[in-house]
Amino acid sequence: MVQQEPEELLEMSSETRSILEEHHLRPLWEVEDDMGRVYGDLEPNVWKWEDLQTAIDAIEEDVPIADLPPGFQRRVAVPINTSLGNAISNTIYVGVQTVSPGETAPAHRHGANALRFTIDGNEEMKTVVAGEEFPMENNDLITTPQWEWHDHVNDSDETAAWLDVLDLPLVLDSLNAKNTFEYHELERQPVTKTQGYWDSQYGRGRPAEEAKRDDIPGPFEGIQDPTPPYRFGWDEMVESLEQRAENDEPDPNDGYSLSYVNPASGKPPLFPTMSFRAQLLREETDPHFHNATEVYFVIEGEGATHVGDEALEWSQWDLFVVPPDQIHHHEPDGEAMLLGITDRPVFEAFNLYAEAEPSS
Ligand code: 1HN
Repeated sequence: MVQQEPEELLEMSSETRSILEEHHLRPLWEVEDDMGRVYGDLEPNVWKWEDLQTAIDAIEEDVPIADLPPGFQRRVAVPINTSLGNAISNTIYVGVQTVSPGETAPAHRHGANALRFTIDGNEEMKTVVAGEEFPMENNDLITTPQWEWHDHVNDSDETAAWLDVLDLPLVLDSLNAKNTFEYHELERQPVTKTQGYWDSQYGRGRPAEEAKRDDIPGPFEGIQDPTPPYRFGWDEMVESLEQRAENDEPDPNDGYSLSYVNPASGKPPLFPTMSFRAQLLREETDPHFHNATEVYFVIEGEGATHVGDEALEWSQWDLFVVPPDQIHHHEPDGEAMLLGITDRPVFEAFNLYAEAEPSS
């Protein structure tokens, strides 16, 4: 639909207007101007790691997790799009979280899907998900599927930092699903599984009887292949990317690119609401545009992503967002690796996804 500026109000007689008002009604030709205006148009913003680091250091110094008010109880610097008030996009939320040595980010669960991508981690920094301790080593990607208990425990002597990605604006703003959050009675949930348990049941083998996950409140009954708690180790992922580069042609828009699979289905998307790609770029990509939003995290290297007539310059650990419908392409300076995050699965689920090349 073509966006139009609201025109001058069509004259209705004041009697007609007051009849409508009295009955909590509005005429469509006035209502339609208010549709599609809850969110402003996303801006192609970039956050430099240097600035993110300054911010996470400052809040770490200032605010112990234990002093945070009731709520999510996480110490996070949250990139805010200049067109929005609470997130980098109207579907995807990202944040940079720290946990200091000895600290715990307390256990809770919620209806939003989440994942961690480790920026500065180590073996003794653990995110505990659904009873298992997952070590957070650099560039590991670890899922926290909706409804699973999770807490983060730093038993090391170094501050750990990572990227959080959640479908929070979709859940809390668009769907307004507010009663989907619960604290655990304990600060740390009991560790009930041995390390490697979730991988052992989904990575290579599957229990003969369908795994029942009836300890969680979400409507999993009948839902196909809910994403399990899972750690994608970076060593294996980078090996897969290198194999791809060695053997296959690059995707014109994404370079050598692999989507993280939902281990339960063996296919992307990782979550019903968000898909994730590891991308190895060796050359400039072709421009295209689509109505899904993309958020990128720079795993390694430097370069620029051209969005419309803006160039977003990036280097390691920067974050940036490519708004819907804007023509964009990547221009790495040498070799670079990106984590690509998209809300495309939501568009696809509703038969709304569209993608095209610019007409030259
Ligand atoms: C959450 O659960 C975490 O578990 C981080 O680390 C950020 C932002 C909003 C809602 C829940 C976490 C979050 C969050």
